[in-house]
Amino acid sequence: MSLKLFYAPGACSFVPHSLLELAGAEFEPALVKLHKGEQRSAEYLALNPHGQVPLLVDGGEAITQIVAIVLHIDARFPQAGLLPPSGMARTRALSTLMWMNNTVHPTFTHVFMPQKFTDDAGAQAAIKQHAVAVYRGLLGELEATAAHAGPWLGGEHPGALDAYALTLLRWGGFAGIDPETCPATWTLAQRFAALPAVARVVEREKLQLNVYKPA
Ligand SMILES: N[C@@H](CCC(=O)N[C@@H](CS)C(=O)NCC(=O)O)C(=O)O
Repeated sequence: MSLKLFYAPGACSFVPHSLLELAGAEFEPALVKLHKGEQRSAEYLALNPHGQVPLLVDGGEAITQIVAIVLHIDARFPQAGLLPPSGMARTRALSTLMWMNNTVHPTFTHVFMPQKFTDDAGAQAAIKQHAVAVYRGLLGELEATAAHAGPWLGGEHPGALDAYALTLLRWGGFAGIDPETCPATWTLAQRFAALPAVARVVEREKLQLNVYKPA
């Protein structure tokens, strides 16, 4: 069955993008230019009415939402160990994955796209400023998790949690958060990015890992 991943450079689609490469999957990467609004084209909305990346099309079936896509890839390629296979380790990994997706990620959306939450310019600035502080605290929680994990966030194999951690920490740089203030997560992100499979994604997406610029 053919696999096609719609992704945008540096977006949350980095998570399934990395997993497909780690699993050694044959897939077609399809670039969506978010800054040009391609996610709102009629053609794209016909596949994903939410108008967002990532979108995975597996044998003609469109799958949206990172958690669903991660679970789908994990089920397709169980030998890759992208999530712990069973037991409490899997439960804990899913708990962290969902926290990343439903708490940390949307907090960053308030930083990056405050216009999604109000059309009042002054209120947007206030939302952004507050969200940066909240995001800093959430990266602190992630750091505590990374400091006690090993060798990867999900245990023995690199996988979904590491890909999301890299993405969230990298985004922190755009919010003025120095990744080096989260040393365990930063070390993990760099180790993950250096894996040959992930390095292919970094190359395809033309990503700079540390985007933090001191004020
Ligand atoms: N809940 C969605 C969130 C996806 C999401 O936030 N995608 C962002 C990129 S990180 C996007 O496509 N933004 C463009 C837009 O909303 O116009 C998921 O888990 O897949």
